[in-house]
Parts: sequence; structure tokens; C-alpha cells
Amino acid sequence: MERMFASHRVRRCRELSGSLWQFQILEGGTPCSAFQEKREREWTKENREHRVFVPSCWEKDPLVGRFRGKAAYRRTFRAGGNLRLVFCGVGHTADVLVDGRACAHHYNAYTAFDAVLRDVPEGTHTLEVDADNRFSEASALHVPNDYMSYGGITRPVILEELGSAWIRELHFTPSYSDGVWHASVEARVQNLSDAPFAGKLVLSLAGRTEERPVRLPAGGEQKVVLEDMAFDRVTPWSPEEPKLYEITALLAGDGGKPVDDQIDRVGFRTVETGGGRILLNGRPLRIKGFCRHEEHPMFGSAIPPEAMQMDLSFVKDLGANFIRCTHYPNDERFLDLCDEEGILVWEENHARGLALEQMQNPNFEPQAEQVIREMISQHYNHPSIVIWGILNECASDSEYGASCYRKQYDLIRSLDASRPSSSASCKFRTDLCFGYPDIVSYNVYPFWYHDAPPEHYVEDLYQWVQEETGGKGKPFLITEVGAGAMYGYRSSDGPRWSEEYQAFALEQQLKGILGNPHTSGCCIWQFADGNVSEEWWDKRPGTMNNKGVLDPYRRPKRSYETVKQIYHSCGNYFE
Ligand code: ADA
Repeated sequence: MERMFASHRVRRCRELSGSLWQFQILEGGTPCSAFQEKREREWTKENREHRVFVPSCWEKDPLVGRFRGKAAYRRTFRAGGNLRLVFCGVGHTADVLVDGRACAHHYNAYTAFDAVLRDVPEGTHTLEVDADNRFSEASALHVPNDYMSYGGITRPVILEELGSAWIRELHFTPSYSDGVWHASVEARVQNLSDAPFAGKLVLSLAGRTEERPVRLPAGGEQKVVLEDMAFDRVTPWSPEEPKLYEITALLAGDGGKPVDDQIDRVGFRTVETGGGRILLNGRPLRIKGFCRHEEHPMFGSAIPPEAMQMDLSFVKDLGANFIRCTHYPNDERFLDLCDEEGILVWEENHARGLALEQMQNPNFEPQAEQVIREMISQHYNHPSIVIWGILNECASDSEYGASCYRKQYDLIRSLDASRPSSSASCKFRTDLCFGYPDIVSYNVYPFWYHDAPPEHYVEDLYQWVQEETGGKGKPFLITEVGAGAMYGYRSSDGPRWSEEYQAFALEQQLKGILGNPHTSGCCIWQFADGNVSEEWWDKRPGTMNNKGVLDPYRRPKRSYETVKQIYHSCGNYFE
């Protein structure tokens, strides 16, 4: 299942994931026993034996284990005509072959990609996917890091049967003026045939139906724009009432015959900044958040939706209203759930803690730009996403780094002017980039990495930002606070790494930050403990980042009740 609802009624879609696929190790590091001898590309009888469930992370399969390298997946399907294969996520570099012919190449585990195949003969076809999770110069964003870069087909795979033309993209932008909600909708329609296409696009939303003509030359594309439609009877989307509306775009051909459709769920809400605050539907938001990795001890990053929903239940129980999707675009089903549950989201491109030399890798800029383009185009309609983030803790203190930040902010604004943007900085009084984003954000760890009292530390940073950084007057957000605790390590004198110490540190941090009138709120690092790259073993006990308020299996630590009490004591808005 690609989404949490049916996104097509006309287009025929079939899930190819949700089943066992043949699997072979091709090249790279040492896998576990079962694979040591088999490295042939051919699907001989013997090589067909091992099968893995798709989606999954191969690290979680005991027969594959801690393998960093290239592996191949294979299955067959029956279909014909114009086909689209959608891959929601493959870690981290994918090559797709249909009947032995290369048809897609994609880098980055955290964004979707597709292969559109025209006039495929009716019959049984072979689909092979090579996935490679090796670290090298070629991979500027997946690097050894404070989280795991898993291998494999980690998100769903869908087969779509397309007609002669199809709707490639549908974007909805809400706005509010003169007491009335408005929406602009933009659709991209593409002709797959060698004959011209004449028809119409019929748009239905919140009781209103609009039609626009579509005229496509052979193989051509058209943007259909419906601007500033007024809706006088809609309920706005908010954390208190996350009202969603179904938007349907129907592409009809000659005589009104349905050719294709695209269905999404949207919400009427605005996000702006003003008066040093983040404004949701005009009201100043207080952010009470968690940073969350897509990480689970059983599933790695391939988290099934029921486990995603459990995470959101904990988030709600804790009184939080915000998730920062660290440090990459998330599985779209998680965003669907946030839309439904009224949880606000910061989604960010994929880049954590890259030093200047890593940003100078010639692949860095094109790869980061690609993630931004894919993230925004794929997740544009989610009302829950209220902030686009980029470049967590990268080299924002260098001239070269700053030039990359500027370009990425310009790109974001050119793709989506309806949401504010930000970057989580750890450069304290040396950051050069606060002039670019709409929101100034800092990751701070008082009482963990240093002992400055949180309230003074945060106020001092705020005052510095007001001086000459370009960040003056912008909302000021703390995007990480936290402290490590090993689950079950209890000690009455509360040393670091004990659950008592974590509860103490979080209490001081949250009170210091939420009590500061200049901050718009904070996010706790992190929701649950998670694995880190093996290369980080000497920095992280158990090769895990243990700053979760829950342990990896979602067992609450002592700090859970502390956070819950503090988050529940303050509302969603500054009044
Ligand atoms: C950072 C970073 C996180 C994590 C955290 C920590 O600021 O953004 O990914 O590494 O620190 O645990 O130190």
C-alpha cells in the first residue's frame, strides 16, 4: 500500500510489494553465511532460493545481516500496455531492469521515483531491482552517520496501468483572504501516445467541480492551472480539527471517457511567519515536538504503517503537536497519518552534519538539489507539513557552505512559496546563514554536551541572532534538545546515561526553552533510541543513539512522564 487511502479509481494499480521477491547478493562487503559463495548475476535455479519480503531492510534478515554492498531483487508480473512502476524508496542507489533492459536509475533511499514504459507487450515480465548501500565518493548524502543507512527495497513498489495520457502531478495551494478560503490547483498532464490527445480535466474539491480543456500534442505535456478558487464553507485544517478534503482530478478523453485520475487529501490552512512567531491560520504556534528517525529494531527503516501509527499514539499521549522528520523525507504513509492526526511536520532534505569537505564533494549539490525537488513535488499537498528544512548541522559557518545554503533556500522558494523554511544549526555564534531562512533554528544540548544553564544559553543565542546575523525578528525555534539514557539504567545519584539524569536534563531544558518568551518552541532529540552506522561505534554506546524518550522497542524511559507533564501543561498556541 503506497498511501493510507485509495489514490486512484480509474488508474489500475497493483502492489508488487507485500510479497516475497527473489534476492541475490552481487558485490560488496561480507554478508552472513548463506550468501558467502553466491555472487553471480544469473538467476540460476540455486540462486533463486533465497527470497526476502519487500519492503524490508536486508540488515534485518539474519541470512543477510550487516551487508554493505549491492544486491539484486527479482520477481515477475503480468501486464501490458503503458505501465508505470513506482518505487517509494530503495536504499540507497537503485537500478531497475524490466525484461533485462535498464529503465530507471535513482540515488537516495528517501524519495520515490518511477519508470514509465510505453507499449509493453501483454504477458509475463521480469522485474529486477539492484540496490546498493555502499558508502563512497559517489554518495554525498548517505555517509557513515549518527543513524543507519539501510539497504534494500525499503518502501512499497506499485505497478500502474496507464491509458494514452496521464496526470503526472497535482498540487493544491490553499490561501485565505477577506474572510474566505481560496485554493489554486496545478496539474501536469502528459500524453503517452503518438497521436494528439484532446479532452478535459475535471477537478472536484469540497463540493465544487471545475473543468478545463486539455490539448496535448503527441508525447506532449500540459500544465492545467485553476487559480484562486473561492470556498466559502470549508473547515480549516488544524491540530485541534484536522479536517481533510478529497481532491479528485479526472482526465477524460473523447466523449468524456475517463482516461486517468489522481486523488489526494488536502487541508485548508495557512502557515506564515510574523512578529517573531510561526502562524498557523493566523495564530502563533507553540511547537512541542519530537525528532524522529524512521527506525525500528525489527524493521529498520521499513516501518509498517501500524507501527507508524503506534509512534503517533505515543506522540499524542506525550502532549506533543509536532514531528521533525530527521534527517530525510519520510515514507508518505507516515505523512498521511500526520495529516489525519493533526500532527504538524517539519520535513527536511537529506543532509546531516556534513562538514565543509563533504559539502565540497562535487556530487553534494546536485544530489541535495534532487532530494529537495523530489521531496517538495511528492509531498506538496500534505497539510501537516508546515516547515521545509534543509542541511541539518552542515557547514553554515563557512563561505562555501553559506553559498550552498543560499542556493537551496532559493530553490525551495521557487518550488513552494506557501511554507516557511529553516535549517537546524549547531554553529552557535559563528553561523553565517540566518539571513536566508524564514525561521532561525538551533540544536542545543545544555546539561548534556556542556553545562551552561539552558535558559541563559538560549537567551544568549537569541540576543546574538538579533544583532547582525540577518535573523533579527524571525521566529526562533530550538530544533533539538536532549540527553542520553540507557533503558533500565537506574541510579539514585543520577549520573549521565541514567534514566534519572535524562529526566532531569530534559526537565531543565524544556522549562528553560518553553519558558523563554522569544522561542517558538522546541523539539526533543529524540523520539526513540535508534541504530547508528557501525563507523560511529566509538561515539555511541551499543552503536545506538540513546537519547530517545522511548527505547528502541518503544518502552518509555523515566523522562516520558516528565516530558508528558510539561508538554501537556502548555497549549498549541501563544495567546
Ligand atoms: C545533533 C544531530 C542529531 C544527533 C544529535 C546527538 O545535533 O542533529 O542527528 O546526532 O546531535 O545525538 O548528538
